[in-house]
Order: sequence, then structure tokens, then C-alpha cells
Amino acid sequence: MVLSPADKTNVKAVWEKIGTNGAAYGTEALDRMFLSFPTTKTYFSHFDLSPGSAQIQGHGKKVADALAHAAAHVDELTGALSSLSDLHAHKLRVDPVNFKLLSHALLVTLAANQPEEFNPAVHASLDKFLASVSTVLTSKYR
Ligand code: HNI
Repeated sequence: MVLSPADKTNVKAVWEKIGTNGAAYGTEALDRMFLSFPTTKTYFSHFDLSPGSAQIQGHGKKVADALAHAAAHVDELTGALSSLSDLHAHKLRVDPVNFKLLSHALLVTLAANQPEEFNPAVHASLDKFLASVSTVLTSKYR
């Protein structure tokens, strides 16, 4: 997945707009993922999965911070996400199909909260960005 210069500009602009809403958006995306795609809950059997629980909020912030880090290092995603890649592939063993489900939930969350920015070109750039992040996080899965 190759992001064009315009894609990178779009991704960085969206992440600047997200600002301090990252944790809230991450939480909403996880709630959407668990409700729409219940099989994803199997990875979080140790969590309180009631919508907006303290654990989901804490995890939502971690996911949002990781995505902000990725957006800031979009030209070097492999290195920037190296330890997270080891974690998801080797330790957590998250099946790659799940990354499409979280990416979808993240896109819907952004569209619902930032409808002015979410035009078709930005939608496409964000989709490519999330696919690139997912590729890195699943690359070591066997
Ligand atoms: Ni993911 C832990 C980021 C997709 C299941 N995940 C993390 C952490 C970050 C993170 C950050 C915390 C690491 C730490 O504490 O050191 N995860 C991301 C990102 C994506 C992603 C950026 C994709 C965009 N993770 C997924 C998917 C699943 C998933 C698709 C499963 C459906 N992640 C987990 C689980 C943990 C986790 C499980 C451990 C949670 C815990 O605290 O026990």
C-alpha cells in the first residue's frame, strides 16, 4: 500500500484536527467494533466489555496514541510500529482479519465525528493509512 503525498497530507491534517479527542474516538471505535463484530471480543476476554468501560477507555487512548505516532511517522511505519508488530503477531496472535474490522470502526467513528473533513478523498487516504498500519502489525503473523 503506497500513500501518495496527497494521502500523507490528508492523514496528517485529520490527526491534527483530532487533537485531544483521540482517546474518545479510540473508545468509540472499540465500542463499535465489539458491538458490530462480536468475535473480536475473544481477544479481550480479560476486559470489562460494557460500552465505554474504564478498560475500553484506557485501551482506546492507547490505540489512538499509537495511530497518532504512526501518522507522525508515516514514511517509516515499519520501524515506528516494530514493537507493536511483535506484540500483535507473536504475543497476542491477533488474526489479521480483525484489523479490517477495527479499521472499519475507526473510519466510521471519524466520519461520524468529523463529517466536514470526511470527504471521499480523505476517506480514501485514511483507508490506505489504516491498511498500511494493519499490514505492519500483521506482517509477522504465522
Ligand atoms: Ni491492539 C494492545 C494498538 C489492532 C487486540 N494494541 C494494544 C496496544 C496498542 C495497540 C497501542 C497496547 C500496547 C501496550 O500496552 O504496550 N491495536 C493497536 C492498533 C491497531 C490494533 C494501532 C490497529 C489499528 N489490537 C488490534 C486488533 C485487535 C487488537 C484488530 C483484536 C481484535 N491489542 C489487542 C489486545 C491488546 C492490544 C488484546 C492487549 C490489551 C491488554 O491491555 O491486555
